[in-house]
Amino acid sequence: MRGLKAMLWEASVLDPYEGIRFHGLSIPECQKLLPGAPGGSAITAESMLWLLLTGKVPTEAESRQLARELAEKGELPVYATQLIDSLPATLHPMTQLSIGVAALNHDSVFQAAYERGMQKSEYWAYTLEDSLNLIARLPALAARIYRNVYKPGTALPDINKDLDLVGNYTNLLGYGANHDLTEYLRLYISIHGDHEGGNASAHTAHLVNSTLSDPYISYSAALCALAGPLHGLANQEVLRWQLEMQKELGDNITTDQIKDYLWKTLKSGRVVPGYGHGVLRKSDPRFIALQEFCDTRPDLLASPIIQMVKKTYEVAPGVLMEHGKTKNPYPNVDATSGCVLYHYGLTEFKYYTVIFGVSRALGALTQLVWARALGLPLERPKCKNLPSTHAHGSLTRLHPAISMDVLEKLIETQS
Ligand code: CMX
Repeated sequence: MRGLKAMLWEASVLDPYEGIRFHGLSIPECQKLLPGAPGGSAITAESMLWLLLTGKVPTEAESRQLARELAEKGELPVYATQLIDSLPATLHPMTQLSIGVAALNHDSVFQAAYERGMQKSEYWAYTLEDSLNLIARLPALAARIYRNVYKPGTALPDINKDLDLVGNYTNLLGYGANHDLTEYLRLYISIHGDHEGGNASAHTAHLVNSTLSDPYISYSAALCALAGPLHGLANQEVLRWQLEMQKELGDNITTDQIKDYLWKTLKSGRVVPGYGHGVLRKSDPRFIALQEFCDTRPDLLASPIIQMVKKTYEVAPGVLMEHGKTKNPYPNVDATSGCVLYHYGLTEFKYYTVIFGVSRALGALTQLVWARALGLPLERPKCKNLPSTHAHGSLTRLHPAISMDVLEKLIETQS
C-alpha cells in the first residue's frame, strides 16, 4: 500500500521533504508556541498531548492543569506492580512494557461501558478516559521495569503531583536531579509523540482499536510492532553500532575511517541504523531538533559519542547514495536519540525503545479518540489473489528450494 493514501490521521501529517507537522505546526513552531515546564524551555508532553487532542495550543495554565490531572492518576494499581515484579529481569523491557500495558485493561472504562451497552456516539469519551489513564500510568510502569531490570532493590519514589509527566518519569527512573536529561526527554518525548499513522506501531494501535478492543490492549499490540529493529528498536541498534565503531577505531576517529566502517556494515548485508525512512526524503527535523539541543550544551558537544554522530552525519548520506539502495540516505530521529541518553549516563540501551513507547502513546492514543469520535469503521483491507500459475512462478523464484511437485499438490488441494 506504499504511496496509496488510505488512512485518515487527524493529529499529524508527514511531508517527505518538510517532515512532521502536528495540526499544521512544524517542530520549530511547536518549540516556539507550546509551553514548557516551570524552569525549563523544552515542550512538555502535556502541551503536545493537548495540541494533538484538541488542535489548539494550550496556555501554560491549561498545560499545567493537564499535568496535574495526569500526576493524580499516575500510580500503578497493586495487581500491575505485582505482575511486573514477577517477570524475569532477562525478559526484554519492551516485552515487559507490552505485558504491563495489556494488563492495565483490567481497569478499562471503555470495556466496562461496552458491556453495559453504550451507544456508538459515546465510544470516543470512554476511549479518551482510558487513553488519559494509560498515559498517566506509563511513567510509573516504564520506570518500574527499568528499576527491576537494571537497579534491582532500589526504592521507587511516589509520583510528585507538582511535576509534569516527564519530570516524574526521570524522577522515577532515578535521574530527577539531572535537569538537562529531563529537558532532553521532554523534547524527545513530545516531538516523537506522533508521526502520522502509517508507521507500524501507530497503525497497529489504529487497526486493533478499530475492532473496538480497548485502548490498553490496542496500545499493547502497538508496542510489539515498535519493538522491531526496523522501527523503534533502531535507537538501541544505533548506539550498539556506534559503540562497536568506537571500540574498533577509538575516540579520535576520522570521517574517512567512518566511511570505511559504513561500507563494512553495508557489505556485510546489514542496514546502517538510524538512516533511511519509509516516507521522509530529507534529514528528519526531529534529528535536527535533537542536534540543536546538543549544540547548546558544551558537555554534549565535547562528548565522543555525540561527536561520532555528527561525523557520521557528514559522510553517511554520501555513502548510502553511492550504495544506491535506500530511497532516503538521510538520518532519522534514531541516529542521535539513544546516543544523548548514553552521554547522560542512561547507558542501558535495551531500555531505549521503552522511552519511545512512552512517547508514541501520545499520538497513537490520540488517534483512537479521533477515530471513535469520527465513527471510523473496522479496518479490513481487501486482498487480491494471484492467478495460481503466477503464484507458482513467484513462489519458486522466492524459494528455489520449493519443488514444483510439492507446489502443484498444494495448489491442487487448495482448489
Ligand atoms: N542502510 C542500508 N540499506 C538501507 C537502509 C539503510 N539505512 N535503508 C534502506 N535500505 C535498503 C532497504 O533495506 C531496501 O533494501 P532491499 O531492497 O534489499 O530490501 C532498500 O534500501 C529500499 O528501502 P527503502 O524503500 O528506502 O526503505 P524502507 O521503507 O523499505 O525501510 C527503513 C525504511 C527505516 C526500515 C529503512 O530505511 C531501514 O532499515 N533503516 C535502518 C533502520 C532504522 O533506522 N529504522 C528506524 C526508522 C525510524 C522509525 O521507524 O522509528
